[in-house]
Amino acid sequence: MNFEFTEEQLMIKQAARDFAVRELLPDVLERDASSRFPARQMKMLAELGFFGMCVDPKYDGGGMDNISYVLALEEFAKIDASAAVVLAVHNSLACYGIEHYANEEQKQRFLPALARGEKIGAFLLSEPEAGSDATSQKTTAEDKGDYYLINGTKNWITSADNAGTYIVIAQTDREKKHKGINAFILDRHSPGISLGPHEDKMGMRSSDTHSVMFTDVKVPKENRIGEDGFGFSFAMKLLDGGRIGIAAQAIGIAGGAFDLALKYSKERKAFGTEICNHQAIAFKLAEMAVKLENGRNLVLKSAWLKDNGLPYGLQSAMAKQYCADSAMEITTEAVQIHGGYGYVKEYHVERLMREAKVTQIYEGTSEIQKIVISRTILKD
Ligand code: COS
Repeated sequence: MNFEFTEEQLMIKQAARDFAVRELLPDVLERDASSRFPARQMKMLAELGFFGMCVDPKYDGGGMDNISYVLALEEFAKIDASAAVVLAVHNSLACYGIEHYANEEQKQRFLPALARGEKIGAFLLSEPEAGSDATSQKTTAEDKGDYYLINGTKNWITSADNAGTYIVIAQTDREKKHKGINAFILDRHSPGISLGPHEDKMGMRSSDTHSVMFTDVKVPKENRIGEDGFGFSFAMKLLDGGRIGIAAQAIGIAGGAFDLALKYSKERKAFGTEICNHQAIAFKLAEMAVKLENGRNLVLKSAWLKDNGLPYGLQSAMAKQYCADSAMEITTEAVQIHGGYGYVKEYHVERLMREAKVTQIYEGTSEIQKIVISRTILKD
């Protein structure tokens, strides 16, 4: 067993760290306040190769492993979780989904622009009445011979406005239940697509989230991914991997808050000494550090399993649940260690606490992860 990173992995982590400090940190508070998308930074990240990180170089990707990917996501999330979620959905869901499940013609058509970051990818599964219960799709994709007609509404879509390519999940044959669901690759500007207002969210405020409405949107049959009825299984497979990215993001948020709390505790004095010398604070820091180490190890093990072609669904659910719940606890304690200063924006920890919350909700709530974990261990 080798716990050492390669030189390349460390270089990518450092490059992500440097970029986050230099380009994301300076306006992160302003973008959080105004819900402004980091458009300039996304363009730079595309040029640096962070958009097609794990995509095969023959489709213009970086050909990196998943360990490098999660290390980079963690570094971005320490500073700006909104930027990290755009990259996570783009890499783990859009790029991975097309590279591993689309046919060669679809890959040639859609993947290089995504891998080069000229287009951002979005994944459209959730609906107003289908979040955790993902089989209850109400959006329909009616088979019209050589095309499908899509009608319905998707909810909580990350990058809905800034994306260029959508992967849309919809129900073709209701009688077949989840076996009648399909997945399609669509241009975001296809006629009949409209967006709801920008969601005014608690955190991740500079990633754009919208509802997306489909009214008689025509999709050529050649844009369907896989065989007829593959859509639900496709979505579940993608989420198994997507959850590794969200777990990395959660541990990044937690790590960012921990670093700030550690630094503050060594500077702030109370009762005649730095507050880290009080056991009440030192023990909090110790508990936070243990959770961070556990969470990181779960993320890295899931990424390693994926890199080595081994099953990773159980570990990715464990990583997602543990890292998200720990991120909420760690960021809450980071605010507590900062006292009154933790409650104001300029110290960043209140933002990190708001950002942590959604990691317990999106790409499968913590409760859904426990369903996945318990079903798997009961089956084995
Ligand atoms: N990989 C591949 N296929 C999977 C799978 C996985 N990880 N998990 C489930 N499936 C398949 C099952 O094998 C089954 O297909 P068959 O009937 O052909 O065997 C089908 O999907 C339905 O599975 P199941 O009966 O377990 O479905 P349930 O409705 O009980 O729910 C959960 C499954 C709860 C795990 C699923 O709905 C889920 O993950 N929900 C959360 C969705 C989510 O993350 N939403 C947020 C989206 S933000 S992008």
